[in-house]
Amino acid sequence: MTDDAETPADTKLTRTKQAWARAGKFLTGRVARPESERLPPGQHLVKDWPVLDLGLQPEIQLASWTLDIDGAVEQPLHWRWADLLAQEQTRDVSDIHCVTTWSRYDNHWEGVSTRTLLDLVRPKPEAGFVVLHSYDGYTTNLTLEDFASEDAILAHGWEGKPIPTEHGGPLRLVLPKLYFWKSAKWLRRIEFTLANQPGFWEVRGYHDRGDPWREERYSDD
Ligand SMILES: Nc1nc2c(c(=O)[nH]1)N[C@H]1C(S)=C(S)[C@@H](COP(=O)(O)O)O[C@H]1N2
Ligand SMILES: [Mo]
Repeated sequence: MTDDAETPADTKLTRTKQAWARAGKFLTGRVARPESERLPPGQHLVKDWPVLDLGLQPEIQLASWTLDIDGAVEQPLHWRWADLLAQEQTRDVSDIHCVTTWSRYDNHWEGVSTRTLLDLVRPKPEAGFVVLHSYDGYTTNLTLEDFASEDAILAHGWEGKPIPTEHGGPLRLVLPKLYFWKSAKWLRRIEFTLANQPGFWEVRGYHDRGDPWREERYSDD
């Protein structure tokens, strides 16, 4: 499960979402965000929490779980579960915005802030990007700046409980300010890179950055 080429890309949902990217589906053409607005353009509110993935939900036992943090950093790390829990823990409440147009307010997350991680690994000056690798073969890319967002959390808890497997447990990223496809579930490796390396959805017609307030759903070409 470490080879990205094995990603089970050819599911019905994957094909549908690729077609949406080609067609520009859900774009409202609006750009501005009035201060009073909490729901980004083209989104609707849900109360439940939909599950979206490639149709493969890896079951990772905590005893065999590991997280590698490597690439262009001064101090690469190889964490087991106890190492993750030994770090300073952070809680945050944030909204989810999925590119398929649902949003969910007030999610209570617990985990390790990406800033805590950055202090430990110390990215090299030339590192500008991050690639997240997951146990299901999924990848997604971020700028180092977005990864370092104040409210970005390597999350293991949701609403006071472990994050359920279908939602990315044991550990997922939560990066509230970008569409949720950037929040990789089942994290296995965080790689710091010099160059931008588009991930699973980014090479399938989705936007490189994915800011919901700018409706950055799809790439322009
Ligand atoms: N590893 C992995 N992470 C992933 C995905 C995936 O398929 N695999 N899907 C992304 C997408 S498109 C979305 S909308 C969210 C969905 O998270 P949820 O299932 O907890 O709602 O996870 C993102 N992270
Ligand atoms: Mo998504």
